[in-house]
Amino acid sequence: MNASLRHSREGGNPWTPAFAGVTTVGRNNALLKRIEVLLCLLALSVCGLVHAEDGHELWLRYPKLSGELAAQLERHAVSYWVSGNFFPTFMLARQELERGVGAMAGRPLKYDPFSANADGSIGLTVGGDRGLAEFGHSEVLLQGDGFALYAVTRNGHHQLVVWAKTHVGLLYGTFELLRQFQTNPHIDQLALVSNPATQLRMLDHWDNLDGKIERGYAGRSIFDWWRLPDYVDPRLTDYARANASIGINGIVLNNVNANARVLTHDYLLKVAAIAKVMEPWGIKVYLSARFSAPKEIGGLNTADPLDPQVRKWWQDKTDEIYNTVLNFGGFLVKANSEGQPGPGDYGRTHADGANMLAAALARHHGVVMWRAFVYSDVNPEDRAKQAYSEFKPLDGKFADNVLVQVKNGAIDFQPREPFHPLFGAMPKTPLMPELQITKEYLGFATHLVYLGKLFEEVLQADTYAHGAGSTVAKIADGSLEHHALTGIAGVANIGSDRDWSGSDFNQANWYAFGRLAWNPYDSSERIVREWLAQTFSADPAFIEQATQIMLRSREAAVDYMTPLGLAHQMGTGHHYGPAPWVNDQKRPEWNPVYYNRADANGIGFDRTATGSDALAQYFPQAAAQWADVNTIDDKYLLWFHHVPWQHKLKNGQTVWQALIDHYDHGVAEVEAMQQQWEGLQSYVDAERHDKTKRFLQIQRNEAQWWRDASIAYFQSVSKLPLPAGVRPPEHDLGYYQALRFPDAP
Ligand code: BDP
Repeated sequence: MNASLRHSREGGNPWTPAFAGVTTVGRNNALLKRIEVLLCLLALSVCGLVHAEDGHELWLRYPKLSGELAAQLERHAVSYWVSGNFFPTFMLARQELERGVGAMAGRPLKYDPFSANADGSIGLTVGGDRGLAEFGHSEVLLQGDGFALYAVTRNGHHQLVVWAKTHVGLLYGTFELLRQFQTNPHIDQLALVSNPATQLRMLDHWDNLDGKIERGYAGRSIFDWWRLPDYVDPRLTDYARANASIGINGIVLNNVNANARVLTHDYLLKVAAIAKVMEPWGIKVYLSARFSAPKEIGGLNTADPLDPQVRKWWQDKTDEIYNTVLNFGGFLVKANSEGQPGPGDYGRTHADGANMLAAALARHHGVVMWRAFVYSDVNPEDRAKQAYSEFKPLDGKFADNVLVQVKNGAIDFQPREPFHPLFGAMPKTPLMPELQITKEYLGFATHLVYLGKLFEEVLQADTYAHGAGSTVAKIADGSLEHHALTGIAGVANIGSDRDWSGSDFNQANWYAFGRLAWNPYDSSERIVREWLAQTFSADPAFIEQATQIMLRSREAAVDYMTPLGLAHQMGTGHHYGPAPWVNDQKRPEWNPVYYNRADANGIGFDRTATGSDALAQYFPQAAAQWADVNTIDDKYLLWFHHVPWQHKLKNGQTVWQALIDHYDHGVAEVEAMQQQWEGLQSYVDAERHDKTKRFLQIQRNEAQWWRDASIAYFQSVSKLPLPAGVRPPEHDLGYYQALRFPDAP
């Protein structure tokens, strides 16, 4: 058991794993020990050092079960047996099973090698092609780190079996069994086979070597480069465990705006120390590589990817990494984007750059994740079109071990964007969707916005690349274009805060990302229910209400921030709060006015044939649903069309009325969320209930600010009166324009 988790748990799992070497103490000794522990706890809580429920344990709290779930656990988790060998990952699966069942049952789970012939035992079994055949389930097909969970009858005895072909698969299956005990009242009918849909399920940390996190709202980096490798924070084990519990199997340690220093030998030793912690949990580490590293730390005078010396430098460097770092996975690269160096500096293409690194990694079976997030200040083309224009012609030119990482939308992680036109447009290249878990454009840490809804919308979006049903999910899992190399990335929201993510509800976004990376066809609602049951309470009344709060939260944010297809209306630089008026940035596409194009005549960005024609980058059937201003779904209207203020929507409202209506609705939704949360007090511990309540109040105030500032600005350009009954903004436009946030994270 890990020290920092133990410290945070109130009435946590008191059971030590059997194999960890328990010593038997005499009765008196035991009594004395207990008194000692109680006194210690008392002293700690008096000093305020016991963090009862501060969110640190995430969804891995394993509260004691009650009612039918508890009775079921009693019947089905009497003891366990194992079949496999004692590799570290296998031992972790055993440890998790003992820890989880021990805590939920309030008694230890016995390890009994002979219980394979007893009722109520759990079998952990790994390897072997026969698998479940001896239980009559020979048809089960496992892939990679997939697993099977079955309720079986063996020699007349009822048991549960977790079966996998790999140790990591067994660990995943064990975590799933523990989830099932908390959420499924019909364990006796368990028959579940689960295979990962994508190969690389990746968290991208935008963490800098000085401990600061770009777009991080949960404290400092959990990677303490300064004290590594001599001191390895035990929290890294908790972090690895949390990732493994949701199937995440890769982490990029450093910011895409990379510092070349991370590739120096001293830093590689630090990377190695992190990798060692991650390895038994099935997690590979990756690094963001700065393209100009051969110049900055290699003493060369060029980083031209076709220069033999440069190629040799990367080959040597890559070999050195693999000699130093256990379980290294490869490189993530941001090149020729927002001032980063890249192959374009030498007149070479993105494919030239990616392939050079791919060649260096090939002999180690490593991969390159090359980002398609590019746009340039000297390119007058609509920013939404630039990535497609640059990457589509390169389809078929990338080496086999390159994935092109594509943000979900063509601009930048907005509250809502149509899917990126590159999805479906590069059939010969594995594309890796990139989602943002940290809420850069969605109110930072304090707004409750469940991103599962956003992720699901993107994954279910139909590109029509091969007719109807060509969803982004099918591109992510490789099934549409028959790619074996597949992946999906999420920009992490994790930091040093006790709750890891800046708020209890932000943990749900990390969780949903992991679950959807494993299965991009999963439902965001199912995931929410599962998360709530583990994180707060399995009481159906609680889950019902809290699910509603979470499911409405994303649309609420779209409404109070950027309704009707507006985008990028956030404050300059920090992206916090409304600033639709900003027009003084040196690059046109850094100005919110570039996106809203509001003037006396109307509002919206014309991306049809009469405008930038970004529409033409989509497949005809996809484009057709957005081309007509009268039939387009309102939620994308101003993304694709510039319309007069008096333009009538399908519901009869003018755009001007509808805009205001959406802002009002967004604020009202947050108020409704506040009320619902208030009603859930009896289900949630005081600490977490109160924190969420306060955060919701911040969100309520900021939703109001978004509404008021946006209406004040758009009214200043439309010159239209507010519709009857609409409350005017609290302050005049000048007030909102004068607000400054020099210390925003
Ligand atoms: C934007 C962020 C910026 C990142 C960039 C990227 O504002 O900090 O560096 O994306 O993804 O969302 O490279």
